[in-house]
Amino acid sequence: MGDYSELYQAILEGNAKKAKEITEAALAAGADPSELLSRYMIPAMDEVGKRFECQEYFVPELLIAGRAMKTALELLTPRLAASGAKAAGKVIIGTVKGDLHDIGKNLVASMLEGGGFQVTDLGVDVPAEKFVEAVGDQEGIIVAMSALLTTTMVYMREVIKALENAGIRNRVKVMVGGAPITQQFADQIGADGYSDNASGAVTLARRLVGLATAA
Ligand code: B1M
Repeated sequence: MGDYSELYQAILEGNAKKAKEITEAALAAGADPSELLSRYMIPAMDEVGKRFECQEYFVPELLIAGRAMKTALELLTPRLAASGAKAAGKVIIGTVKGDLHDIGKNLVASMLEGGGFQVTDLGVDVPAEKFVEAVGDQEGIIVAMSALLTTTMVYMREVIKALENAGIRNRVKVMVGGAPITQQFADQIGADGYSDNASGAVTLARRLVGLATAA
């Protein structure tokens, strides 16, 4: 694959127009969408995070970099997601209450759709009641939660408690993810599974609904 470090730079600078143009040109030239994501786009967001931590960047820079990332990602997700897999099950996904980060969650949702899952996306800042309500009387659903903040990840436990209190915990599988989440944390809160990336989330979801992992 060619060198698309300009894509990294465009996202880092929050230049959505440039990020879109480079991504379009890269795809037209046959670049691999998952490589664009892993070699340039996610590292750019990591660098944005680092600059924010050392106060070189502030919230406006996070916002515009996030927009540039989303613009480029919209071009990639149809290709990342396209697998033609048969319906595999239902997933209810959301970023938990208090948390507005949705880039990773959206990527996971698109990849799950591509993996054959019927996905209901509850959006961001989702309270426990909304997850419970969305499950309703359905069986065999996966409840998928994302969190990017150490202050909001703890809310995942509240969602699991709410599912228990509603008497529906045994009817659903719970999977969690997001930058601060670990397998240990997932185990502590009683989740059924954890993945640290979007394609791993599809493999995990297939395992949770009892399907073979190779799709
Ligand atoms: Co914020 N932010 N942010 N932010 N932001 C982080 C997360 C931070 C790590 C930056 C830093 O300090 N280095 C830091 C959190 C620190 C902490 O909690 N320890 C932080 C902070 C502090 C904040 C604010 C508090 C800043 C402020 O206002 N003072 C504020 C909080 C707002 C809120 O949510 N209430 C805030 C706001 C924002 C923006 C809104 C400006 C913007 C988000 C835009 C948007 O999402 N629409 C933003 C951004 C862009 C970031 C960084 C720079 C990038 C996040 C991102 O999109 N990554 C981020 C730093 C970083 O992560 N490096 C940062 C790319 C994305 C593809 O990765 O989401 O990790 P990620 O998803 C991955 C995996 O985690 C996994 O798969 C994805 C693909 O591989 N995954 C799952 C995710 N969900 C999954 C679910 C699964 C399975 C896998 O199963 C269900």
